[in-house]
Amino acid sequence: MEEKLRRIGADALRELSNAGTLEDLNELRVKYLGKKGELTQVMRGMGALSAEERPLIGQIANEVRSLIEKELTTRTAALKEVAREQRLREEGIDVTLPGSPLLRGGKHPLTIVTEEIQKFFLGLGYSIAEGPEIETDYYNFEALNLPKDHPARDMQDTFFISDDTLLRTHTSPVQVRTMEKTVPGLPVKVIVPGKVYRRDDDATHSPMFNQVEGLAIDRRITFSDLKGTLDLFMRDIFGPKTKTRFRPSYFPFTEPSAEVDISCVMCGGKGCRVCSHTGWLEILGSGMVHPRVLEVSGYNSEEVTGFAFGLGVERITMLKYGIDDLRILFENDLRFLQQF
Ligand code: 2NL
Repeated sequence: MEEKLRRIGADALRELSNAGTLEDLNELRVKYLGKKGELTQVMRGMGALSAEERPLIGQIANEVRSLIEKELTTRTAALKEVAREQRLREEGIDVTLPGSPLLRGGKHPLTIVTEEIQKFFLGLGYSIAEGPEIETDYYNFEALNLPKDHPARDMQDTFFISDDTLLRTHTSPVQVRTMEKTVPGLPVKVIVPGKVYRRDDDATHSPMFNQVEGLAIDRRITFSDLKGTLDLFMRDIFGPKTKTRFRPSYFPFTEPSAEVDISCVMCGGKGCRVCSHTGWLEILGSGMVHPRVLEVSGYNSEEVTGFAFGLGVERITMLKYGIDDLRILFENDLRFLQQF
């Protein structure tokens, strides 16, 4: 019986090494290891053996079986690899070719500038606040000293959703909400970035644009705090040589109000096309918070004062990078975006 087992093993290994296809291998598996296979048959006959012979023959049978199984596995893997290589050749796939490159994303210039502004003010101890783009008439106008019949409402042609709801025309409603939450009377230092909406559409105005507003309220905040803060801010964004100029202006929510100009980023103040030969560029609006705005949101205007300012991120970005048409910021043209 031992001899028979060894012969089956030798036959099987020889036939396996000659097998050329996966089908051949499967046939051999059935032939030797299957229910009616040769090895299986012999192992069934072991019942007739004596008790002394059985362990030895059993051991040999197991050895032969595992030898055949091991060879089957090896040959199957080898033939599968041959088949795979042939398929790749037929399909013309070369797995050693480099893959198509993944383009790396980058930040939009408006995001770069917004983050730079936020970083500057975080350094001065300000917090960053955000709020809803759909607002009520109260937060967008009424609380900011712009009653229903106020002519200054025309300064910002508004997208109304209903009589009382609208797309915010500035981010000031978020400062109003911040003041409401901060009473009674604690200081506020907050920066509010976000999208705002006005009925405007030309080379320098888009119906949606990004604004950053700032608000500082505390005891004894003065106009010199406003000047110092914005002067430092402008030098941070446009470089240390930048000069600022404060001109009287009007906003319904500040008194007094000031427009802030910087020395021209192109010519440094000598006069050029960009600054219409004035040497100055209009950059942001600012002022001391109107006492009525403080009172409406629960502050005692006899105890605290504050300053506020607002700027358009698109305008700052265009001046900083020398972009001459606002619309290119919204077209998502990679030839433009990849330059940042
Ligand atoms: C501009 C001018 C400005 C403000 C915004 C403000 C907000 C509160 C109270 C008082 Cl809650 N003022 N914001 C003040 C002055 C100017 O924006 O030209 N923006 C693009």
